[in-house]
Amino acid sequence: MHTSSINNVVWARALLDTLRASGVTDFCVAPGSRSAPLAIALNELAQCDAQIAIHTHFDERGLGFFAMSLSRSRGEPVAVITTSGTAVANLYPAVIEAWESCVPLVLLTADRPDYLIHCGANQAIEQQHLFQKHTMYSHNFTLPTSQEMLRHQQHTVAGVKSVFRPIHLNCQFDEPLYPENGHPGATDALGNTARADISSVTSQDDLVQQLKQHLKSSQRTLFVLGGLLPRQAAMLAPWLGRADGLVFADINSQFRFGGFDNQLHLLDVSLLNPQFIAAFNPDCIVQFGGRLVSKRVNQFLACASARYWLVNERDINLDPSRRAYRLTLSLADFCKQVSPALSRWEAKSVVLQNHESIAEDVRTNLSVQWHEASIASTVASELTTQDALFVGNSLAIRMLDSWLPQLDIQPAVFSNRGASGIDGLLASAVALSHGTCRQVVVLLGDTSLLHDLNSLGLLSKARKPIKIVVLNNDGGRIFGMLPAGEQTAYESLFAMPPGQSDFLNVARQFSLAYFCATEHGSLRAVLGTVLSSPEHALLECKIDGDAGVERIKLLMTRLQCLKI
Ligand SMILES: Cc1ncc(C[n+]2csc(CCOP(=O)(O)OP(=O)(O)O)c2C)c(N)n1
Repeated sequence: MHTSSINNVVWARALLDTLRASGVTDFCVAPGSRSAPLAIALNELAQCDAQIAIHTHFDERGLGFFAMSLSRSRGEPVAVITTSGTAVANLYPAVIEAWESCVPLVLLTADRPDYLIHCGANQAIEQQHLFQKHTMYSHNFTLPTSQEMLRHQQHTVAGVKSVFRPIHLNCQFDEPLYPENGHPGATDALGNTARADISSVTSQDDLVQQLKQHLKSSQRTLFVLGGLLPRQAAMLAPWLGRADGLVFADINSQFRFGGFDNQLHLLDVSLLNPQFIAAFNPDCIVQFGGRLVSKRVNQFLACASARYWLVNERDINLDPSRRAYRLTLSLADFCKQVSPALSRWEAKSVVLQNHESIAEDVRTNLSVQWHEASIASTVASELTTQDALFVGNSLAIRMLDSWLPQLDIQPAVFSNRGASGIDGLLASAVALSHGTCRQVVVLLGDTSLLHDLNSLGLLSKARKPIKIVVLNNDGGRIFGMLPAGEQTAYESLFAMPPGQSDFLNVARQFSLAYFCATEHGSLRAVLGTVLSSPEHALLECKIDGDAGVERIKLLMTRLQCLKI
């Protein structure tokens, strides 16, 4: 948890002021949440300094080259701001060019705090010294906790005047990332930087024995299914079928669509409802696989009083709360060694009934509303078990994970959640068709599609048709779900770029069949044709800017107050 007296924006502002005083006037910015403190501080700085120029672009690779060429033509360092994860790595080609050509660049890359690295936290990668061989120096600014650190920061940044090649300033920020909202933020709820890793002091055999005992004695077991490959899911299915308790399946678990009778498909949004929470009190949580998409479920797991077990085939930590007892063993061994629990969750039917009341309300609303959640659900409901679904990051994956009702199909589901980039999604989807020989339906946002437009050139490598469903809401509207939506710089620095995409012409250029839907009637009318056609196709679902996100927020408020 961020205990700093120096808040993020003050710290970011100090950094930018020093850069400005060192002669930097041009800032190239790509959108992101972790980098919000830098973007917000920059916007404030630009309000009172006419010399500051802000150049925005959603593709960090192009943005890096833009900055490099601007710096070369001016003979002055230009700064680049990106969010964390693969956004940073996308700067690499431009950094190499700048290094080889002796062009100064100041790379300001936002990062998560150290304690969120190597524990399965979203969009968290090893960023420090990423460009080591191609920078004059790199510095990692950890969370600012003292005035002394601020002075050190200013001293380090002032050196920019004399650079003639790229430098890298990696800037860690903790939540809350936005000023004036006072919300606790995911990491605060999860956070305890100093928590010991319980599993490291107990042998694996002992842990298996303890879990067996615990499963026997517990009354209310919740099984959480995280990211699992189809082969892992197939191995686990018979075991889970015999286990009692309740099940929550993440969108990447291969169990999210159909699954089990005792499954809480809408757990994420059910956790908005106080009545639901009051009756939902597992005393044992067993999770298989990790990297849950839902922040709310992650927070619930971090704070629940139940003992929490995490079974994973690889010895990597996928529990950002560092609370779980971690068992590293193959799922085949697990199923052999541990018998399924026959827990007696007496009030289980109450929880399931509460969940059904919420599900019914959700189904009714989604059938008449037009937004990212309802479109994602409608598209998903028309898939077959033979299809593969590739889900893009941003709203596509979050909406499916939160809102998809129970269905009788189970397509294979894949996504890039290792680092949750919005880059390379189309290329990944085409390779999925090549690798699985399935038709692949790709559901993604318009900025994500623009990010990887070149990969339409890969379509010939697909073995079965690729159906691209793009949620065109004029840019990254996920930020409208976050406090970024309340910032003055929201449209210009976060949700950009409105109106940039003409997907009809994109489809023409790459010889794709093009379809368009603007409401449920037109979506239903074309969806069957799109999904059954033997050709590649692009289906554009047009959503009016933030209107969709506003409706989703209203639906969430409604569920908060729903009497169940
Ligand atoms: C390579 C990369 N750059 C930046 C980000 C930060 N980021 C996460 S979601 C998002 C917006 C995506 O917009 P869009 O694809 O239109 O989807 P929407 O938010 O509208 O669902 C951005 C920029 C990222 N995850 N990966």
